[in-house]
Amino acid sequence: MADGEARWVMAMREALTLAQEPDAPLGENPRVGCVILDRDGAIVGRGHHRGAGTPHAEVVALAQAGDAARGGTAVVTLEPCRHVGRTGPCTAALVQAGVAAVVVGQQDPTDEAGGGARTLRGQGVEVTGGVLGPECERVNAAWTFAVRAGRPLVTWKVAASLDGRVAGPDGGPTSITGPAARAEVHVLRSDVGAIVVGTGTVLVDDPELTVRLAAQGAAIPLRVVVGSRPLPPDARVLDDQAPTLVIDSHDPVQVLADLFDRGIRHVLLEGGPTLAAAFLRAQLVDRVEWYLAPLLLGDGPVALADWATVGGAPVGVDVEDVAIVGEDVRVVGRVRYQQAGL
Ligand code: AOF
Ligand code: ZN
Repeated sequence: MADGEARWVMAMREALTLAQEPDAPLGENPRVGCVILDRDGAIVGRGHHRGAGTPHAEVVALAQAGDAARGGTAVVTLEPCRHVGRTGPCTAALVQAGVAAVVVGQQDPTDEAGGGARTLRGQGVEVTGGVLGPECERVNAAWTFAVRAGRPLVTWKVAASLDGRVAGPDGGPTSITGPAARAEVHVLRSDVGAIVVGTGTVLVDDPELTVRLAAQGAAIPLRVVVGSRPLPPDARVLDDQAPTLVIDSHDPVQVLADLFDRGIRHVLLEGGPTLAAAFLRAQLVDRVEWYLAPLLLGDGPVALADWATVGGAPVGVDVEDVAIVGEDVRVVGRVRYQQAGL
């Protein structure tokens, strides 16, 4: 069946492209693509999921394929669901359409929808899993993490000078990184469900926290301000460019629980030093995107305020990528919390 397998991989690549169409939001639901092959291996249906409440990828693709799906193969980036949620189950739709085989990329990690492969096998459908599995999982990396952890993935973005300052001597807004790094942050923002700052950042920096370079149709991230100090009514974060949520809490656990309940699966922590320290102390920073500007400010606040190490040990970062962005350096890594005494 080498021929069949090569065809499956090609179809899965196409399903992966469909899953990442710009109108597929990075929200409560995963991004999923599906391709239907007829008995002879020709593509007769394509579909992708466009977010919570809309039809699943399989249903869209099956509708396009019509009768040609009978005896054919469904190639789908995520294991078909077996639950009745807002839609579904896709397992039933596939069986009803007479599909003989299903090729799956990533297993569905949720309790409710997962297990569709077994359901399909029980109905006589031949199921093959793990085709381009890592690629399929990467499309939904934050979502996969979040459903397993029961809270959103947290990425901390920092822009600091070579001597570790995140603002000038007066603490006020200072342009630390250059235009290329600043443009990149907008791309980073378009990849998350929420951008979180503390009231202190709003009072000092008055950021707008919008995505100015988002792809057409991409979802706008929620702006979240954490803290209890009142905000000036003319704060830019309160304009009508994007929705804003004020959470009157200093507890990162509570903030993330609230955001998870609202369907947010990836949070970008953008400031400032007090909020970042609180999230790190709670071991709730998972990734860091750190822009290092070739600049010595000499004075001014550092990236973390009131910092106390986690359990008496320093926190490490497993570096995954380093790049030069304009005149700055970007380091991306995964945060590693060590045990005390290690
Ligand atoms: C699929 N195909 O295209 C997607 C799936 O209640 P719903 O409709 O919002 O279902 C969402 C859950 O279904 C989601 O958490 C995930 O487990 C699965 N997503 N499954 O068969 C799809 N988007
Ligand atoms: Zn489904």
